[in-house]
Amino acid sequence: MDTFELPLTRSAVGRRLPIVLVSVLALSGCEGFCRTEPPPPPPVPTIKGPDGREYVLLAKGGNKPIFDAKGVLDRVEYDRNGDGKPDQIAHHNGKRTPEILDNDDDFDGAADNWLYYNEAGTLVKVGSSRKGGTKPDVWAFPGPDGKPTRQEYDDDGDGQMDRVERLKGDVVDVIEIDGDRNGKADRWQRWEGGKLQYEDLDTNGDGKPDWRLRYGPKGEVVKMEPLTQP
Ligand SMILES: [Ca+2]
Ligand SMILES: [Ca+2]
Ligand SMILES: [Ca+2]
Ligand SMILES: [Ca+2]
Repeated sequence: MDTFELPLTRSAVGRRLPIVLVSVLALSGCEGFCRTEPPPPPPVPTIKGPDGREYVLLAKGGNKPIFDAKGVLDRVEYDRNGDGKPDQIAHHNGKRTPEILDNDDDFDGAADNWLYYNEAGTLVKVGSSRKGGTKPDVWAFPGPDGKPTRQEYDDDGDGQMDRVERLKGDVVDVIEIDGDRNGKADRWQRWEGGKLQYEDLDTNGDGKPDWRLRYGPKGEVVKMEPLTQP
């Protein structure tokens, strides 16, 4: 199923920030056990805003910081291919490190992927558009080995996630669906070996499952049983 093989696209520049931060942390953790002095960590490029704060830049070179009326850094626009048009936008939203990177990797003027970082500069999720649109409609959450452990989908394109796949290895373990689009899951599917085993349903809208559908080997419902709440 191709939907399970979303590549964790990251641009080289987008990868640089966490690598730089990690290398700075790694080198500062030597604490006398190193025989020779480690080389000084590469300086993280920063800029000082009108508000007096230092903001981390993703890369040296062409960038255009944009501050709001209070002098707080809103975003930095980067021109990676030097054609005079921005092709990467780092949304700082007043934070020292960027929260979201919009990457236009094919330089056609529209973002192709969206990288989300936490305050430590670690990549949290990668958004992309399945139809090549201007907004993400699928988000992959990388695990420790870089493979996705969770994927969120916006299937109706309203900008709100309505389906979650939780993965074990390369296969889907659980799918949660918000069928009535009220922001809460109401269907929970348990998959094994690529086959739907059972599906729990919340039919009265209290957020808890109350019926379980069991499926046979051909995907047919073989049993419907009530789930009693303790
Ligand atoms: Ca450019
Ligand atoms: Ca593009
Ligand atoms: Ca949606
Ligand atoms: Ca719901």
